[in-house]
Amino acid sequence: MDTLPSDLLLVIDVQNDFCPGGTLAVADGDAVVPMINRLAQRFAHVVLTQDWHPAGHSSFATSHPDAAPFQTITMDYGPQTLWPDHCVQGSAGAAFHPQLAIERAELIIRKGFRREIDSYSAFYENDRHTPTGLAGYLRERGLKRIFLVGLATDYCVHYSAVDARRLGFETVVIEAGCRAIDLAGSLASAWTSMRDAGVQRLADLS
Ligand code: VGL
Ligand code: ZN
Repeated sequence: MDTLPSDLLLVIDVQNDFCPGGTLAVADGDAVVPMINRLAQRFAHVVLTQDWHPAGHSSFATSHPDAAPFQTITMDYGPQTLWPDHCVQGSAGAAFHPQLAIERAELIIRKGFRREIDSYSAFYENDRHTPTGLAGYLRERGLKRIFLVGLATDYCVHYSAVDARRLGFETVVIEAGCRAIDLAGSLASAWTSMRDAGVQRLADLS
């Protein structure tokens, strides 16, 4: 498959805390790194996202007395899964995987930096309403079709892909460049919701 000058590779959260040894490790998460490095060479434009929480973030189970990681609570913006502390601003866990070699990336978009609200999506925070600014950036740059890879398939990749469609971008998830958390069937339901939103699922970009 050929890529176009108006295509973008959007690399979601390839950070140490989501890789083996990290605090919210995704099984085999680091396997996406060489794959994404290779893929990136085929795109004229690459943008990275970075999960970037202040210490004491409201998505951390440790911020809620009596709560446990992976439990879901109700926040004023809706349900929120609670996570182990991860991707704390400036920490080693929040850094990109050391082998991720995409110096060419044109933008790094940080998300989840407000203490009181989480942001899975690269486009909107978890109230599904507060924009990160990425849509405006992509439109001003004339980028039309978004290929997504990264971590995790069922959370940040999923929410970003559905929002990209909602915003009118052609959207493709490259499965070989993603790995999932898969909490209580979340991976299967993520693929269903991506399909229903009109997201294309591509096994690989061969
Ligand atoms: C993510 C859970 C919490 C992700 C980020 O990148 O998928 N998941 N924060
Ligand atoms: Zn997070």
